[in-house]
Amino acid sequence: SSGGNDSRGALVVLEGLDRCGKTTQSSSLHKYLEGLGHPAELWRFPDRTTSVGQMISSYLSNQSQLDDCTIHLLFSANRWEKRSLMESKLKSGTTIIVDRYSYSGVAFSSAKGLDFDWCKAPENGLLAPDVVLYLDIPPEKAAERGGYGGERYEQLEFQMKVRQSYQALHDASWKIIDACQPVKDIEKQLQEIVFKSIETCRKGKSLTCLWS
Ligand code: FDM
Repeated sequence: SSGGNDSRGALVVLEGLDRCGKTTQSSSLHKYLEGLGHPAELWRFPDRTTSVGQMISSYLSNQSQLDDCTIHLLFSANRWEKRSLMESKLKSGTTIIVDRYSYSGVAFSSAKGLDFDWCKAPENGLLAPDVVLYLDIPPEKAAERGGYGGERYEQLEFQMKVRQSYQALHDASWKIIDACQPVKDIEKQLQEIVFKSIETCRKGKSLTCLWS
């Protein structure tokens, strides 16, 4: 479908621990959709290009300090500042592949010890994904993959807590994919899931908000 006025695009989110393969798979999905001639964009959060995003980037690279609540709200604000653009793109028929979203926001902050429901609250009203592709990897395996890059959260102990937090966020829109499979196998599975999700949206599935 070329996505006319009457059909919307799908909101597809990829989630998982650092080094689970999200970024590789996101861009591969994007290429797949382009190959099909389906209008698609590749997004990521944090979006480090905005002024809020620059504050986040500086925090992540340990160039600035912020308390846990403040950085949590900045991550959320970084999604809110893109919300209306996201909605108009989807409504005009473009599918958006997003590398991390509100689930990262809640999983990472609650892994620090912040209250789970407090972490969810500022995400309330953002667009709900049509499908969440969770690339599941044991934290030990992720750590073996060429090591972490040295950003603030890239430590084994912390990633273990993040994985537990993610487990409390699963809902019906989640697909859990074994991220230890060969890259090509994962690609195939994701393509199949996303293709179906786009079809469902095209046939009139309505756009909803978190946390539905
Ligand atoms: N992260 C990402 C959060 O803590 N909260 C959020 O809302 C988002 C979107 O930021 F460690 C964390 C997850 C990760 C770090 O992400 C940077 P990328 O994908 O490596 O840029």
